[in-house]
Amino acid sequence: KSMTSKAAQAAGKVADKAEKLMEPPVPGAPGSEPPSLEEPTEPREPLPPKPDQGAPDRRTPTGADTDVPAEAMGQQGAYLTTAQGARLRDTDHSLKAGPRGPTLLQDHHLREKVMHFDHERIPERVVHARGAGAHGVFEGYGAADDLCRAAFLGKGVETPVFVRFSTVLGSRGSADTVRDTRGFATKFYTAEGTFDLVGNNMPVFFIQDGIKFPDIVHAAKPHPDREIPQAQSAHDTFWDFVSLHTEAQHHTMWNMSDRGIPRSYRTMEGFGVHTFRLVNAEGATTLVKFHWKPRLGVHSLTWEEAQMLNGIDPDFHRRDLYDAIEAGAFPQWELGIQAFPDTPEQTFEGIDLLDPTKFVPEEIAPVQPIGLMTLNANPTNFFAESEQVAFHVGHLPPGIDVTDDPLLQARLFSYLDTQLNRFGSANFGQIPINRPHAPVNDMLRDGYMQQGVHAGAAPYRPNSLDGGCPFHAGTDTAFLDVPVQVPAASKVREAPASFADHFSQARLFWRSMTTVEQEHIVRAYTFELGKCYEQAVKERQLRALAAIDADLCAQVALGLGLPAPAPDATEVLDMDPSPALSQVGRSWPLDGRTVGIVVDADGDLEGVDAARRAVLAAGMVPLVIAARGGEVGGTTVQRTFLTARSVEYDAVLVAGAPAPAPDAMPLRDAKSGADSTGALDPRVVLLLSEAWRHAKAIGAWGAGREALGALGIEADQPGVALGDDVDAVVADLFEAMGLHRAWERFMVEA
Ligand code: HDE
Repeated sequence: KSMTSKAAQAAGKVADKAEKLMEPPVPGAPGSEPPSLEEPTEPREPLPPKPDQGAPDRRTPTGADTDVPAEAMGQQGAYLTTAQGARLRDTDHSLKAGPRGPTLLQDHHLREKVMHFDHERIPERVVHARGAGAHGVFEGYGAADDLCRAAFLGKGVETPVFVRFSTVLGSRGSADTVRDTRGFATKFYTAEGTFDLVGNNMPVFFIQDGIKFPDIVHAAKPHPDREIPQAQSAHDTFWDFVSLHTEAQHHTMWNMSDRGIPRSYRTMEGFGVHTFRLVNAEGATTLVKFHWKPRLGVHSLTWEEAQMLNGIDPDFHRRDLYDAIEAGAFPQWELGIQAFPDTPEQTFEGIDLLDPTKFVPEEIAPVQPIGLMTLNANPTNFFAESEQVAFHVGHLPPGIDVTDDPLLQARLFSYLDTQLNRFGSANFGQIPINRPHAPVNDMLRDGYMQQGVHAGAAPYRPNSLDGGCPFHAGTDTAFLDVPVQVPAASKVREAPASFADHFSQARLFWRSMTTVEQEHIVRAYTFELGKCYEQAVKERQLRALAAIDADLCAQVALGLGLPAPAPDATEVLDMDPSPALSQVGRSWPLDGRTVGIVVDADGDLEGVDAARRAVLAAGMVPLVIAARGGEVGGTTVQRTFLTARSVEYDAVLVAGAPAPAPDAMPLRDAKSGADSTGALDPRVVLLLSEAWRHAKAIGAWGAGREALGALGIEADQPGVALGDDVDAVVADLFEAMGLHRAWERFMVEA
């Protein structure tokens, strides 16, 4: 019966259409006038849409401009359906000729389900495959109004953003805390078009010209025969390349520093790397470098922590970002710019602004804050958002333009190209996470997986049939290419002479580090080169280090057991150090950090409650650790001695002296085989000794204090908070945590 009425409805629609087509033209409507050869100069009424044509779908990740019911977008409702919406009775058994018989080819549900599953993966990103994203909002300060006409930088203007952080080298399933550069890519959904700031957590890059990108990536990726090692640079091909291609030495130095192993995405700086060009309302231009400054400060892991985490919690950074946002500890960064006059030389204080292996120290060009970004929502679906987000350095709103940096120029080509490989379609921009929030009125049509149902008859210009639309916008609202003078020159495959300086800034970076940070750099080089097999590679890299700094070279050579080469004749500038590059010596907010609290039934459990509340009040996460799960004196246990490792905590509080469990395996002395179990549970000893070694804040009161005393941890030592009053201990602990590490402990060790 229903079929009959549907058929009748359809017939009715066809009749309606036919009637409309037979109507006489409305006076003034297109088609009612004699056709003109002239291009229309003002919008006219376009042809009315056909009854079955809708406007292009404008759903956005935030639901703006949506006319599609939310239910249509995801898995909703009580009953399972096919992809076509037919309800299903059974998805657990394929259709067979009898319960033990063969499966029937006609099982269209099985076919659809398995076909879709077979196609669930898209190619991972060739670089930056491993990452995690979050939604947020950017608020302009209005501080860049004189320099830039982009409306989203205006005072109080709020713009939705999506940020994806990533490692560079590893596959999608690789560990988070490897030594590597981190990507820091931000999509600003501005009212004037999307702006993608696709940056890194280091301000310089390995190469000066994009044509070398396949070389550096091939060298850094796993060896082609064994596909080893995963997600790291500690292997021959990487060091072979960077020791021969010395412009990579500066970036490599950043990788070997603590910046290569961030504590959290939330504690990374971000850099646009290239110099960009801002344009103001009058058309005047300024060269700028973009910076993201984390409110929580720059903070790194130790190398041992990073290595342990790769096994214990390979999702450490992803989890940290997700948990912090869920807990309401929204990470924030200020966007800042270093501004330089747009002179024909495009240099600042002798630094070539078009050379992406160079940065400009903040001491000579302060970073001026121009807005604040807050990440306040996790993705609903990892694949739909973090995986499918597609950045492109050419996504620029009016007011922001590119420069001739040869690395940036190559990127302008690469990012669209790579999306075609990932999505197999030029329509990737229509995926919800990639849709602009500005109205789109392009003339791009058709293609694989077209989502828009475009109305109109004339996706071309000039036209008269769509009333001449779309028109070119006026100079006041359109993106205008800056008419930069290009010097008369011959076509050459050459770099400017200034690009030949490969070592001065690596030396500047090394000399800006504190002793303890230098020690970490030495160990990192020694570790990585120690993983290489080829002697010639190690020796050549030592020669590069000798050009950077003789002392650095000597220390690494010592560790490798090789003679330190004498510096060669390469002329290297002694630039003033930049103390702003160091992580040591400043205090930062503690939001979203984790404090482990070791408890014991005989300890001060009231004190534990007070400590927990203080940690929560400080915007941090307290995790109670005990011998077994369940409760200890009414306090819920979140971690046991079996599941807890120090790397999860930024600080450890000890509120008791848990003795080894009666059923615990005795610890055997390696040499004598004797039972060497002490008074304290050996797993707590391990937890504390690791926390100590990683220079983390450690606090204790009451019985916990005695437990620490037995391990030689005393009140006068750096980063140690001991006392009788729990409030005072916690306050001291927080102060020590603000410094990120008890740095002196490293030096005591060294
Ligand atoms: Fe990328 N880069 N890149 N890159 N890059 C990609 O684009 C490329 C460079 C950066 O979270 C790819 O969508 C070339 C510098 C980030 O989705 C690809 C060159 C900087 C991300 C690509 C560079 C970056 C990418 C891989 C040299 C820091 C992750 C998948 C000319 C300023 C974005 C993709 C995300 C991703 C090419 C150099 C940052 C292949 C050819 C310099 C943060 O298009």
